Amino acid sequence: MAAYLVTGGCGFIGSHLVDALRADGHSVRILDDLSTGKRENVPAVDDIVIGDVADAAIVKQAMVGMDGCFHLAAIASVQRSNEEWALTHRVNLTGAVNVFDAARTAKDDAAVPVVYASSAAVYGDNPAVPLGEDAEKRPLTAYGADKLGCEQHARVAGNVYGVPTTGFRFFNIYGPRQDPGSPYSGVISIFADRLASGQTATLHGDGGQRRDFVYVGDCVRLVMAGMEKASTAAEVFNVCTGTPSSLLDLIATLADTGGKDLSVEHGPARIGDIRDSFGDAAKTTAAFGMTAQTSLRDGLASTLRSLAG
Ligand code: NAD
Ligand code: UD2
Repeated sequence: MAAYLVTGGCGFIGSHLVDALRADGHSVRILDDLSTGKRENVPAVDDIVIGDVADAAIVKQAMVGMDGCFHLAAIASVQRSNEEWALTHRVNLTGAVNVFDAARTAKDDAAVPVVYASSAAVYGDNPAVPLGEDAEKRPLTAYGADKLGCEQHARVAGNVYGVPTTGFRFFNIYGPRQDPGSPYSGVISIFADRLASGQTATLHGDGGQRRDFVYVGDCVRLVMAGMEKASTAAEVFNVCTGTPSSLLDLIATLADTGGKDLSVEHGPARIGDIRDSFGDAAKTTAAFGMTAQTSLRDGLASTLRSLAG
């Protein structure tokens, strides 16, 4: 059993990871500034450092004595990354460098492994779907550029400082506890919330756009497996199903699993909306013997159940 630091552990994905680590008998310390995360997402955890990953001293202190770190803290709103470029850069890239730096000497003055969240946003508008890890990276946003930066600094962590890492490019993750509160929240969190509350959802564009929707439980299983695989080669893996779903598929499956139709109004396509985004799961499957495999139907059923209380 190990002791892990989970940055962003009060957030959507982080809180599921914390639950799974604890269920496996590990002890967990969380570093989170509670900006989008919630204390009530992790009611059973008492070792929580409330602080900013952009503050190197706090990160260093939180990492002392840990056997490894799962780094998920970030400003996950792409829109905010473009509006507050320098501020999100401090959190999303400097924060990651702080984590790698603190990992250099975390335990008995030796390096400990770091597993960190990157994003499919590094591929930007690359149309070469399914996107394999070697596909050209052409991020379109500050958020995507900083996630690519995290991957580059993970290489530095390995090459220069001997810190083992694994990076994961998450595609569209969904599931219980995802916040539907902003127009830029994940589409499934918004549509599931509207279905449960009987409100109308807005479909932007013709609904033919496709995404690789990944259930949060599958994401967490891979992230946990990433700790064993961490190496100074700084490998990066897609977290994807490899099976795209269109928004029209999503609306139909939601109606099926929810037992009622989602009321939908049509709105204009979002500017810059990517038509098709889905990953190639081959590298992840070869390395981990699994990829994200929960069907959209099962994942939506579990998401809707959580909304029903
Ligand atoms: P989230 O907003 O629920 O979680 C982020 C957590 O980080 C929150 O608990 C927040 O309070 C914390 N945080 C933010 N700024 C911080 C700071 N300066 N210091 C300390 N803590 C801070 O989002 P999420 O969807 O759970 O995202 C988790 C990770 O996965 C992020 O790195 C995100 O970029 C990445 N990711 C998510 C998706 C997705 O589909 N949800 C896709 C690609 C990548
Ligand atoms: C995802 C990520 C984003 C970035 C991007 C990189 C989320 C929430 N967003 O954006 O952070 O990494 O990938 O490519 O994970 N839509 C509607 N109605 C709504 C909301 C959305 O029709 O109320 C559409 C939207 O126009 C898009 C699709 O649903 O075509 C998915 O939208 P999203 O915001 O969930 O995710 P995405 O892939 O645009």
